[in-house]
Amino acid sequence: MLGFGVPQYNVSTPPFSTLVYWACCMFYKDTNVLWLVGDVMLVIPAVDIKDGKCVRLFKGRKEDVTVYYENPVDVAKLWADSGAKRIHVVDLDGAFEGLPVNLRIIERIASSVPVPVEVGGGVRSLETVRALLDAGVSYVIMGTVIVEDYDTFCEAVYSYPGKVIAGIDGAKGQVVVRGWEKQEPLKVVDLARKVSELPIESIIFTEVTKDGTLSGIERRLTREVAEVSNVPVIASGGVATLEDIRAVKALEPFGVKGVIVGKALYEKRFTLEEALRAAQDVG
Ligand code: AMZ
Repeated sequence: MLGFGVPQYNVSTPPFSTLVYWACCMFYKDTNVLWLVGDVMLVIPAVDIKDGKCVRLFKGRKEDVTVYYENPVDVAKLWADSGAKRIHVVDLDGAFEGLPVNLRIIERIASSVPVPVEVGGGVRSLETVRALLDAGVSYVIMGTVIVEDYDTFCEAVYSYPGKVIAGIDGAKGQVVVRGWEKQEPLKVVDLARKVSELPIESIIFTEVTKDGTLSGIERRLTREVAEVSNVPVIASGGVATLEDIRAVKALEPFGVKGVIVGKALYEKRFTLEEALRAAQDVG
């Protein structure tokens, strides 16, 4: 359990390279330097894998599954061809079982698309982080382990500065772990504040009660998470319309740098090209 009475990873002597990276992150966020030079908010299509297929779950429930494509590699290529600058891959079997299950497919995705791929689901050890990076993945998302084994999380972050993303999943403000099946007595904002002291690439905040429901994003909590964090935040869960993309865009000044889109794309509520355009709109 995070916090009380548990020995924490010694963060008093991070390596120099980590400090430099850290300083860059602060600069990036506090000055919005990349945005000022024209970088636009990331719209990141999600490819969730279950039993080897590309699926969407309703609120993350494994029994509530819709298969959209038989081959996740083809879908990832489709999103990259449509202009995605990053692809979000979740090994759902891995999230439920506690270790990656679809590693071969992930490897094929990473080698088939010309854009960075971020992968989560069942990443609970340093060995798994290394295996995913060796497989060509650009960023590794860690969720459950942050709460259950903070030392291992810190070890991964300091071993691969800028490569680890903190996946913070919450149900109405409370952290959930283990495939979203276990609720923790821990607030999303408190966890975000804590991990953002580390040289992580970003925080992905997912409101799980909205995921797969097409009911719109959780603006208030996303903003709160961004406000307490020193790293960029990626919003996830519930995107249904281009208005949602614009709503996330409006949170850019608080440090929200991207949004993950799943069901809305698979249900063809809008195209990825339209979403990318909406993410560039100003005002
Ligand atoms: O849909 C689910 N039930 C689900 C899901 N999409 N459970 C976990 N995940 C994702 C998280 C995060 O990206 O949003 O898996 C990653 C965390 O996995 P883990 O095994 O580190 O908690």
